[in-house]
Amino acid sequence: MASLPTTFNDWIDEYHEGVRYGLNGKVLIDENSRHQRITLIESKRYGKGLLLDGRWMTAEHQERHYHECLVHPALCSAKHLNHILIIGGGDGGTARECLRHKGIEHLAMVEIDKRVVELSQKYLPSLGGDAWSDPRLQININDGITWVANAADASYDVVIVDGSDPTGPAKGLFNQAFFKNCKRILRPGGVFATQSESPEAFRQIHIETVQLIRRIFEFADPLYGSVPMYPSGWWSWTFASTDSPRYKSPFSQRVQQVSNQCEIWSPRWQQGAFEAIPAFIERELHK
Ligand code: SPD
Repeated sequence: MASLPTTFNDWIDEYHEGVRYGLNGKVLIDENSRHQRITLIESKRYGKGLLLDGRWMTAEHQERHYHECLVHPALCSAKHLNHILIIGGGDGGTARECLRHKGIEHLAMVEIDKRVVELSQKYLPSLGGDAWSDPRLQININDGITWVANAADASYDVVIVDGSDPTGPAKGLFNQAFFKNCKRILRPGGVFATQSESPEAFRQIHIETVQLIRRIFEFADPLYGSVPMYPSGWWSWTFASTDSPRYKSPFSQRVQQVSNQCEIWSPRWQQGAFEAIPAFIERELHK
């Protein structure tokens, strides 16, 4: 991010490979935490928003495009929902969508940056909503990579990775050792989910991430949708499991609990989104 706008009419942009992705608005907070630069903005179009190290993370009136698609394919299809793990997700949006599932007993969120949680609670309260006071949520300010490395075998029914792009603190969320640990800590019938970048703006990272997850898990598939504020607006999430591609078959009872309140996700949307694999990505994945 180049400059710091102070009036409501300035542009706040993420710069990525010669393209900028911006919102008209003003900067509310811009500080450096122990881990990264944290910027809170207020935009005309999408309300308040969050950038980490100059990259768009979320905004009040667009976050559902991202969080619903990351959470519900996994939560609607895992065999059990007793113990759920979120790596990252400090803005609270992923936790909020998870906790709409009544079957969850315990949800552990492991966020490396305490300031992301504090500033999100203060400036983006609708993201976490009731999740912040839900007794099922346990917030751990810790390194997610270390957390999965130390977790016991078969200890979670769902593992969700809601991290940033693979630079800075999120770099280690895209490698073999991390994915292997995520598989190891999943219970039988469990589902793994991660944001897997843009097939356009982060094409090579996206392809390599899906290929790597496919080498580790017996079943893995990318899902494609749009998050208009992210680079290219075209985004992906990848789901994986060990017993079957169960993430493609949501349980109808769980769907009924959440689908009426969703803006984007539905079983029908999901079915199409798994099929909407771009031809060039499909060719790469089959090489
Ligand atoms: N390029 C942005 C990728 C960000 C993915 N995580 C966003 C955090 C929202 N909870």
